[in-house]
Amino acid sequence: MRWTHAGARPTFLAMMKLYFSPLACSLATRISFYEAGANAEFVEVDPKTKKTLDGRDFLSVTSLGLVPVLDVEGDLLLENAAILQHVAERLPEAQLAPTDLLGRARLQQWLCFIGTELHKGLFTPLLDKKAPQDAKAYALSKADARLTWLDEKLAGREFLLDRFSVADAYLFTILNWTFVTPVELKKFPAIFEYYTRLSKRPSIARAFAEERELYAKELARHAAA
Ligand SMILES: N[C@@H](CCC(=O)N[C@@H](CS)C(=O)NCC(=O)O)C(=O)O
Repeated sequence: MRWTHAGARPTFLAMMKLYFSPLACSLATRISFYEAGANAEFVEVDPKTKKTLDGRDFLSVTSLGLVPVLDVEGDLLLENAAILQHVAERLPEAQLAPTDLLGRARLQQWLCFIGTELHKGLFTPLLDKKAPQDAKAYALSKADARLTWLDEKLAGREFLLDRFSVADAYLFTILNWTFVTPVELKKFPAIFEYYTRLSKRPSIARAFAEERELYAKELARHAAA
């Protein structure tokens, strides 16, 4: 895989603002910023009230009401997979995405798998307090096949691709959620080893520690409301 843009000139670094909720899928973009050592602004959104912590209506930013949203100097971009690829392309020196044709397709393969088969297909119903038990059981019935496949792919590998990419930032973020679901990560040794190793990576350890603290504050706010 190729990871550098041949003859690339340093990019003009636009100011990027990330709307996020603590420990939500937006964590992947924070990790990517930290990995690249890039400056970004972070705007916290309370997922329950749909307000930013400085009191603005998040639904006026996006009526979908979902994080992440990336604001690039007034242009808004939605959807994790698109945002992560865009951040990687804006910060090419960090080499967070391959640049060759097949490498880019492989990255998209992983972002799609994580976003559809794991994030939405498996974890969203398991984490949604309002999801009916049948929906949770149906989602859980898909877990073994998907995670066994992922476990086989990760066996003997350090990363999803041949070096750290935005797909690893996304996968780490999703795997974090297993600990509040019935999914047992330890049943999948390669995934468990990958998760444990990545949790020590400086960009991830920093992003995770910061958002864990914000998440605790979010829970306290909700309990007091
Ligand atoms: N398809 C969207 C999904 C984003 C998404 O599910 N965001 C969740 C957090 S992980 C959210 O904002 N949930 C709030 C809600 O459902 O009200 C993407 O990939 O960016």
